[in-house]
Amino acid sequence: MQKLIITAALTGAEVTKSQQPNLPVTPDEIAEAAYACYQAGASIVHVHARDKEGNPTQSYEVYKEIKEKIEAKCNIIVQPSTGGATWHTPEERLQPVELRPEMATLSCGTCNFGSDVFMNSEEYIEKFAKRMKELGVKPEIEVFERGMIENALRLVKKGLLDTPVHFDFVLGVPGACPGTPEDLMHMVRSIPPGSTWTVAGIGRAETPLAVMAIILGGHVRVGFEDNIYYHKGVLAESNAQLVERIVRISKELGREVATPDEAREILGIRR
Ligand code: KMH
Ligand code: ZN
Repeated sequence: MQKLIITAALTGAEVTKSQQPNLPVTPDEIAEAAYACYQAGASIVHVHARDKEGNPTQSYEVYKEIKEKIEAKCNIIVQPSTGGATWHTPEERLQPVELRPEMATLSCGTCNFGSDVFMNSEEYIEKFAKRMKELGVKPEIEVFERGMIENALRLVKKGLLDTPVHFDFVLGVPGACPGTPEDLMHMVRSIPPGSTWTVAGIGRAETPLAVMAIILGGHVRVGFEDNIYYHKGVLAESNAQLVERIVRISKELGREVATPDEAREILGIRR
């Protein structure tokens, strides 16, 4: 079985400091949290930027500062979000891709997102995929609903996405696919052989789905973007604490954890 790739989703666009006081929001805090997660065993950081007021931003400049600060500390793979917040325009969302990061997310369909709608029209999915391909950025396909897998496979047919495809099943978002074991199994059975996949279980689905992924040969995403608690009603101390738990479980289950360079090898990323 491949070594386990752990992604730390540090900040997200929705969580606030009042909900999770240890949420990293400034470029320095985000870089510090990325380094702590790297030391704990994460090989990818999924990054959302915030402006000086702590609001989500897709600013090229802020992502640049964050990327440079993380890269000054360690060789973890930096994966900016192109999802941003539900109210960002597609043009805003695409900005961090211009930094030519090694990876970026690519959401492959529209769904409800709490009381909002997360819009991803075919036109913009294709635009995002085309630009990532031109710049040599490896997409992580964000799948919130089963049909989004088919949308990604259509990109492959159109020559806009290379195989093997790397999927992230984001399960448990209110308004989209729930985070049950059956839902994860259905997703895993729906992707072509040779694909790689990770799972981001939202809220209380985080740890159970992570354990399933460790056993099934998938990969794992944890972090405050997806879940701010360590136990029911008990806030996690840091993103790194959530990574440490996955490393411990994985080792107990006999699966080794990938370094960033091993993750690059598994995902076919050339530096
Ligand atoms: N914040 C969500 C609306 C991504 O990062 O690519 C979208 C999101 C997906 O978080
Ligand atoms: Zn995100």
